[in-house]
This record gives sequence, C-alpha cells and structure tokens, in this order.
Amino acid sequence: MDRKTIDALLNKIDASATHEGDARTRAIVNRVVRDLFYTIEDLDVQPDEFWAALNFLAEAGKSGELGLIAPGLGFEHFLDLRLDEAEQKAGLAGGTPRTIEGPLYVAGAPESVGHARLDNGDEPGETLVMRGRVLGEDGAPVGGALVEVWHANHLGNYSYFDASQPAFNLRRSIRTNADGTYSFRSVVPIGYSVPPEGKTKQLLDSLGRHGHRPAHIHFFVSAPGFRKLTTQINIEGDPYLWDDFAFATREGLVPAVKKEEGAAGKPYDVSGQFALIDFDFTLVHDRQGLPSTEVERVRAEAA
Ligand code: MBD
Ligand code: FE
Repeated sequence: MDRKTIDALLNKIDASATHEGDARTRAIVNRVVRDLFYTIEDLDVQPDEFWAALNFLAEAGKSGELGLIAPGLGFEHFLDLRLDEAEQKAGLAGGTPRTIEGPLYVAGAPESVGHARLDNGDEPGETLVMRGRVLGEDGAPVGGALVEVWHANHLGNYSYFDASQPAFNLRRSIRTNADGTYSFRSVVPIGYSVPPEGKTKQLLDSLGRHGHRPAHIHFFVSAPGFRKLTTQINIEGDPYLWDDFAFATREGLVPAVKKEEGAAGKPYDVSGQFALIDFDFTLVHDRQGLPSTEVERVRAEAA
C-alpha cells in the first residue's frame, strides 16, 4: 500500500473525533499509529506477528516488567540524552552527569543526617564506605541536601522487589551536613540481571542481547534552588561496566574504589578491610524554562 493510501486512512480515523479530546495525547497517539502503520507496511508485518506483539505487551504489562523493558530498549537513556541536550542549549554545565533512575526505587526510606548505615549488620559481602560532599556548580557546599541512595545486595537483588530482604534494606535518605558532607556504610553490590523467566529476557533473547547491568549504586540528590539530580555510580572492574543492557554507564560516574583497613574505618564504625569510594555530587542551580528533572512516574512506596 502506498503512503497516500495509508495517510488517507489515518486522516479518516482522526476525523472521526467528535470533540477535541486531549490535544497533546491526540497528537502523540496519531503520530505513533502512523509510524506503526508505516512499519507494518514497510516490513510486511503479518497478522500473526501483529497479534503476537500485542500479546507480548499484554503479558509484559501483567508481569510488571514494562519498566524494565523501557531501559532495556534504551528509552530511559534516550530521555537522559534529551535532558542533557536541553540543558546544554540553555548553557547549563558543570553538574554531575545524570543517568537513568531504573524501575527499582522505593519511596519512604529512613532518613538521617550526615551518615547512614544501609545494611542491618548480617549482609554478606564486602564492606563499603562511600563519602563526599554535595556542591553547587560554583563549588560551594550544599548543606541540607537530600541524598537518596539505593542499591542491590550481593546477589544483585533489591529489597522490596526481593521479599526475602528486610524492609528498606540498602535504601536510605541522608541529609548533608552544613558543610555539604555525607557518608554511608553498606556492602558492595553486584550487578543486576533481568529475571531469567521474564518477558524482558524473552525480548532480549530474540534481539540477540544480554540482560545484565554492571554493579551500581543509585542516587537522587535534591536541594531547594537546584535541579534534582538522578544518577548512579558504577563499581570499577565489573565485566559489564561498559556493556550495560540499560546503557547507563557514563564518563564521570566510575569512581576509584580504594581498599582500606585499620584506623581509616574508625569514623564509620568499620573494623578490618573495606572498600572506600570518595565521590562529590555537583548540582546545578534551577533555571526557568528548562524541562523539569523532577520526573513524575508511578513508583513503589513502602512504610
Ligand atoms: C536495575 O537495577 C536498574 O538500575 C535498571 C535501570 C534496570 C533494571 C535493574
Ligand atoms: Fe539498579
């Protein structure tokens, strides 16, 4: 079928509207349907393929994995790159690079000032201390900033989604001290892999791709007057460091992991060997006319 015939059908469909509806939704849906009609035509998609795709999406939705398929197909990283571009065009620079939130944040984690311990004391794995400051792009410390941190355990699993872990295990919210400093004690995470029996895995298999992420730690960093930062740091040396199925690794987000022991652990109540990461977060001041980085999406919330 030629484009003209397809366009005539699309026009007929849109013209069947009897009231305005929501103009933005209408524009987006019309565009997506047009692109899909063209795809079906150009790739000669057969009816059984169309229904298989529809059924796949239905099953993926039922299983709760659409939030995993989005980063896996690169959508979440693409949204980051578009925010980067908007900021660059506005002349905003100097902040810590953003990278994707992913689907595993849980709101409501315990809050403390200055320091937190993320594990409950019987977590297997290597002890980790991470510390640093929250700064403005001018280098001035930001006291009272909120550092929300969450990461996987030694098996690559996240509390809440993994019911075997205590509530808010490896999830905390830390207010920076007046001098902008924060620190936390935890256990070095390992990389996440998509559920082996899930719809994401099925899709990645058929694309000839893997579903692994390098070991990483997630952050939201926010403070009044600054753009909210959504980012992650990666643990150096991970075999998937630059081969993330979600494309989230970025230059500037792979700090050195130092091996420490003895007196160095004293301030964090750590005895023996531990891994130490020093990392400062740099926020940029809020500015009118830029797309918000306070992204609205449905998130888990626990009490
Ligand atoms: C994760 O831990 C994650 O960060 C992303 C983006 C996707 C799946 C699991
Ligand atoms: Fe993650």
